[in-house]
Amino acid sequence: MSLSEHSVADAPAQSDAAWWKSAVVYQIYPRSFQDSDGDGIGDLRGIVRRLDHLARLGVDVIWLSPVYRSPHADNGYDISDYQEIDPLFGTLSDMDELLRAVHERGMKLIMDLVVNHTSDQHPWFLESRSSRENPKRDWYHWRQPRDGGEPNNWESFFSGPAWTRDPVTGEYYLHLFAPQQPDLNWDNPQVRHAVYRMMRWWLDRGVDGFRMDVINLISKQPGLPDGRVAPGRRYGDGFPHFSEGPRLHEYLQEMRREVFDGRGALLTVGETPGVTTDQAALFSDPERRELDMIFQFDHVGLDHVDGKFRSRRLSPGELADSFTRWQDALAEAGWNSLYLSNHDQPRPVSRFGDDTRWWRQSATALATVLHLQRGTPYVYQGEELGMTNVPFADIGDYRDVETLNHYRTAIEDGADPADTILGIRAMSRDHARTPVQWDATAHAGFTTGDPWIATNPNYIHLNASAQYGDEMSVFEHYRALIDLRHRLPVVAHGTFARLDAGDPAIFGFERVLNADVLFVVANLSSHDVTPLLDAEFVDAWVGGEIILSNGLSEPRVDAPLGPWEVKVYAR
Ligand code: ISL
Repeated sequence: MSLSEHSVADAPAQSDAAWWKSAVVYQIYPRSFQDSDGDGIGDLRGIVRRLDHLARLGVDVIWLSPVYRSPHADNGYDISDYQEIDPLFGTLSDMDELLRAVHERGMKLIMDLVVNHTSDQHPWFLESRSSRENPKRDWYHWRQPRDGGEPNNWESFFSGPAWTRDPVTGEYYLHLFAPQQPDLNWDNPQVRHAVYRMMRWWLDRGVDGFRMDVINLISKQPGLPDGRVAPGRRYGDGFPHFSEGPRLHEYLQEMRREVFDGRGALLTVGETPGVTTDQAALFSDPERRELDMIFQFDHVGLDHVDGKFRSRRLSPGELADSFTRWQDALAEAGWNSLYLSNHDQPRPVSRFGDDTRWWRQSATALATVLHLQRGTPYVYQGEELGMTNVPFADIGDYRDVETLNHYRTAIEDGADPADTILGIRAMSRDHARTPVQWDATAHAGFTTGDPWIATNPNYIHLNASAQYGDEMSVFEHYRALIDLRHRLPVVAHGTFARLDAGDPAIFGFERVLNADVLFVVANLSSHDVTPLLDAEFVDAWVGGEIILSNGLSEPRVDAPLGPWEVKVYAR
């Protein structure tokens, strides 16, 4: 291969600060990763036991979903003590042990930072609710009733109003998520500095950065104005008023100064639902000193029709078009996080691929077009095995607060139960939360007890131990992709350019870094397609080497592609 390996000298002057451009992050949802004590819930010691899986896969960073003390109204995204580990997951010394074991393997670990809201059991909120005069009253958003009801017309992300009346004082408090997740008032400097102190405490303990939950919601429009009510709707659209508020970027720059300045190789990634490409550049342009990168939501909203629970299959090309828009928009300033799934999303092979006939091919094709874009890829636990959506048939199988609230309010509003379940079966967050499928023993090797949520029955054949060492497996394909990013600077640093291949089902793109060029061509559909490429382009690739593929791989770049076939050429 003429492509230079380790030609770091060719890469754009890469300061240490941008080490994450050639890194791959793996997300662990601790509840469902590995149980060590038989209570049916994953825990920190379980993670330590499985670190060799991650080392084998080759990932650089672990993002740990919340393990802090929590009443678990939203599986840990409702935190009652930021400086304690929930007993379900272990102890602070288990956490220290995990950090040690991660670092020993040359990996890093970032924590989930959930500071748009706390739990309603957090001491800050308990104080705040206790009286109108309490010094912490202003740490949350309290308002008088309006006409005897909610202070404004915003809807919670988890159904129902975004306000709950507290009997202690008769006032309402704001919660953009569940009532057990009251929103902090970031305009109060004491709140911000308490958060920064807590963050420094974790960094001092050895964590390597943070994934910041709904960080674009921390600054709200003063006055909390009503949202516009669409015809036929009960609630107003508060989104324009509670996202991208006027002081958001000021707060992130302050956080950067107060928490991160002067520290070593860290990673910060913001979760920013609804973010536009222009806003994304503001967050992640290094000159602005805010965040390293953000999660955008464009491609995971494409299939929402009327809210997420009325969804549709994408047509060929929609996914590639969305990825291309983001590649182009952040080409000059800013940096993309690349992901197909996380703990809030259905399984990508079921959602975007074909999890029956073309399961292996579609899981590997989707992974390839994701990992070889410009940006930092994130792998969500089980995705590297091609785990699929779970065929739950009954509402009693589901555990997620969003799913259960949606079902309850839909039925109260007169919806047909069977129809409601269909919507949930396509999109519930629980698809991502069934236990990781390690092997073919009981409960997929996840627990010796009863798992908190049922295991997908396909674990018998779809599991990690069946895939290790099998060159054709989804796992080994992910491993190869991660290895490419580490070996070839063009993967991390090259430019991106999409090529028109005559059919929307084909996603073809080139990556270029000096003399090194990659060409990725994928058929993202379940039928055969032949790429139509310029004769000149085809000629230029004669003799190019196929460095990765998932099929029989005809050498010509314009050879017909089978369903979900992908090829990666280098020259
Ligand atoms: O999954 C969603 C509902 O369809 C998203 O809107 C999600 O709620 C949003 O992306 C924010 O997610 C984050 O914050 C939530 C938590 O429930 C999610 O798990 C977390 O990823 C509240 O903390």
